[in-house]
Amino acid sequence: MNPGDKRGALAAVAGIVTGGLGLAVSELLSAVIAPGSSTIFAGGAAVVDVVPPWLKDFAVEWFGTADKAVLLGSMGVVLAAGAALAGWLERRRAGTGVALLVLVGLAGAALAVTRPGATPLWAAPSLVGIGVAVPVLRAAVRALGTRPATPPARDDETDAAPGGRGADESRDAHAGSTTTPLDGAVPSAPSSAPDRRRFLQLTGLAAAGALVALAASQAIGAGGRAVEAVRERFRLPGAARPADPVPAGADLSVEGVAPYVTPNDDFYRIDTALRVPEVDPSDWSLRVTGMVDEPFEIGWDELVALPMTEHHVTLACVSNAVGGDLIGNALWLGYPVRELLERARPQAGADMVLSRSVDGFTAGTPLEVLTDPDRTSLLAIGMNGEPLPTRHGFPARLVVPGLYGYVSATKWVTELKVTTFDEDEGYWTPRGWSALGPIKVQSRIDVPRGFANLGAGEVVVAGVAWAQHVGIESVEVRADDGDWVPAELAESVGPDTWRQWRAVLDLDEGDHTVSVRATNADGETQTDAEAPPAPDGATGHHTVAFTVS
Ligand SMILES: Nc1nc2c(c(=O)[nH]1)N[C@H]1C(S)=C(S)[C@@H](COP(=O)(O)O)O[C@H]1N2
Ligand SMILES: [Mo]
Repeated sequence: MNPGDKRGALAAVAGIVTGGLGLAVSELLSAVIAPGSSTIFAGGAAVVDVVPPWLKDFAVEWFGTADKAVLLGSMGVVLAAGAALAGWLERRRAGTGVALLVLVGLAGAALAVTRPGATPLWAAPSLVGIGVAVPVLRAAVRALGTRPATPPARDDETDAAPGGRGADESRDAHAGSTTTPLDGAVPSAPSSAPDRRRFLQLTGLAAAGALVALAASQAIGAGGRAVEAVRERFRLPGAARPADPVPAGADLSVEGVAPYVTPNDDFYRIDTALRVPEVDPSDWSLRVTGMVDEPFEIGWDELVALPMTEHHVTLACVSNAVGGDLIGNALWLGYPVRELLERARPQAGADMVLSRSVDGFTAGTPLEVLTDPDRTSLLAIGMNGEPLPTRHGFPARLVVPGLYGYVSATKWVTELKVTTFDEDEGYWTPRGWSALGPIKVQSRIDVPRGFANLGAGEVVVAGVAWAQHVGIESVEVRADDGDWVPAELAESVGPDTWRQWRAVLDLDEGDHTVSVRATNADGETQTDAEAPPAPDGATGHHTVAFTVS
């Protein structure tokens, strides 16, 4: 490696360290101002918003709930590469690397102030971060020794030439044997000598500063813990209308099958939030607005004093692939959305409720679904006997039986706008998903697991089936290319939740596949036609292959 390459590499390192410092300062400030105002999260949220549906599907399918970590990791790689480039550029030509950093900072600031709920102050983390990073990068690169001043015209030539080396080589040749051939320097030109100590001090200090800023931002991030503490202190009110009791027979107790009620810690989580919104109930309110005669706003204390309804509902994500696990069942406690809407008195012509989260997510739900007296749609505050976990929408979210989450289950909800499908659309609709999202009848095999090796004898096949708000009528299984045979169904708790099923098959030694299909209470049998999740939910039979020996 010649000295020029080496110092180019050192400049790139300086870029990474100072870029890291800038981002860490931004994290620190955002911990004070608002979590969403950091450069990384404003940028990441913008990426999430522009990601095409196929890429989102791909991310969910491959990384599941780790898709956010993957996104942040990829952003880290891109930012580090950009920062390295900035350092390298800055050394080649003073001002260019700095310009790149400033550009990233300005972009971060612009993205932050345009986040939902942002104030102009949200620009500060990115701007201050850049304000700190820029002088450090300049000083560090200067400590590497400036490139000799060459006439600007020549420098431009060198940069512009596709095979720009030629110019350098000719300069080298021209320079002849000189005493300080710093990466092909013209010796007669004024240049500063490298100052290794100063470079190490600067980059060392910058790295240490970045770590301190990060540690401090973590400590301050305790804001989230403060909300968690409020949540833990909160005592859920009792239910004025309790849920129907769950009969013992609702759970067949087959090992490996999803339990009837999904524990909160195992409940799938899907949302666009890179950071879980931390909403203090004392700052929370829900506004009912739009095409209503009596718009109103309801605060936390008023809400929790209302008579609460309890209801089991199985929530499902439209992105769930056949056989997937983006589905869970919980006992929700909340106030009926129907009664909130009645109080606001929707006007004629309205056909949709656009619910909005603190983080800007929206869902469009048919008004008639929410006002249906036979459907228990809740503004939920409790999940399985606890206040909503923060990641599941604390302090309040919507739960609507029968619709996929993306068109109904808004977490951290703060507004219900009565409107029309002509006028408004939910977050996912312009991104390639259907405006309407009724849940399709589906079933899943939980045991045996795919590619299991089972002992000879009777084989227990079991799983869950769902057709929320319609209900499951029957489930059938089929081994290999045999006939469909009925499975035993767990006792029904109601049409709004999934049902376990179980079948015992007598199978010979060898390789087998088993498929499942469900029929809903309207007599509609699950299609075997395979469809991907987009635009309105996957179809097809879940099939599992295994060996009996
Ligand atoms: N604020 C907000 N609410 C949201 C979403 C979101 O991205 N942001 N995603 C929806 C989707 S797509 C689903 S499937 C459900 C998932 O709810 P859960 O994470 O509690 O399982 O939340 C819904 N509510
Ligand atoms: Mo979803």
